[in-house]
Amino acid sequence: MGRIRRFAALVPLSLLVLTSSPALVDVRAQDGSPVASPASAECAAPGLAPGTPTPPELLATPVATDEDAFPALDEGTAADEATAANAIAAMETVIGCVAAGDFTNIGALMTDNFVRNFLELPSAYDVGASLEGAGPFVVHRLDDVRVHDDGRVSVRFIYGGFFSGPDSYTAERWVLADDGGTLKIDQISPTTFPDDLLPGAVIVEVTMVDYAYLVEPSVLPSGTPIILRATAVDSAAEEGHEIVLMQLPEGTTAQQLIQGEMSDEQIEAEGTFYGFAYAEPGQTADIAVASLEPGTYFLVCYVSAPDGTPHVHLGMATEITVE
Ligand SMILES: [Cu+2]
Repeated sequence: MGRIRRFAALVPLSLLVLTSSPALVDVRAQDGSPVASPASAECAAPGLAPGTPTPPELLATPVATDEDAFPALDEGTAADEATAANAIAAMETVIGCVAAGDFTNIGALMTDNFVRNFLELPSAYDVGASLEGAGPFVVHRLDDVRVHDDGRVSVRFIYGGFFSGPDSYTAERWVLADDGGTLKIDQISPTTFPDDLLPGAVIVEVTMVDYAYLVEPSVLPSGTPIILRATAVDSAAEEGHEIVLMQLPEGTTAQQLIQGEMSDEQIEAEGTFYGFAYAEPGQTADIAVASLEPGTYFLVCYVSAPDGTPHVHLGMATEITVE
């Protein structure tokens, strides 16, 4: 399996997250569909026993991860009412902690497997710092609880906010495992949007190879919901890929990003960040935005190759035109 750099890869991008984006128009109120509610700010986590975060000089050393920690998720079966209620309650605790900005105790809501192999952090005491800069989740869907062959349960979670803009949509299954009587996050797996989430959306197929994007169509209408459906093609290198959707000052080209002609600091200062999705080889992940204004947008991959080079510098940046 490719290395999972999901949150870690986002840390340098956290400053791009907007609390409000003028370019995004919320169409939900117009089409009469329910408006998503911001999560309530309560963190009922059990709390971590006293402990110490890993010193920064040791954090710089990559964690030895189990390459087989996250097998493909089976479809599972619909959970009974009590199981579903427990799973939703566990998710609401996580959502509440993020809303409250209480990142310290979120580590208590994750399994060791998730902390080490997904977040690639040495311990639960390091989770807080890795989530610094995350905003509250905007919950679009928290439903469809399923029980999997290995006994774990998963919840479909479609959200905005967190590391993305509030009007963006990310679709995932959050897998929970019983750990000493508490349901904890054990895996996150991308999923696709239900058809009724954004009626009339234009679906853009994004194929991610080592190391390029193929985008179809690459010219999109403005003022329309857009779903970016990104598939990471199986490859010999078995590296995962992501799409980070952003806008940069007029005149910027994908070639400039690939050549490293804009520094990370410059991108953070001048970019507008709309959302992201990560997929392991063979997986498909969706992100969506309610609407975009005319202009040039970019898809960029910041996942690191085995030698540490970010994929963007190997060719993974491309332009999308909205007109
Ligand atoms: Cu990539």
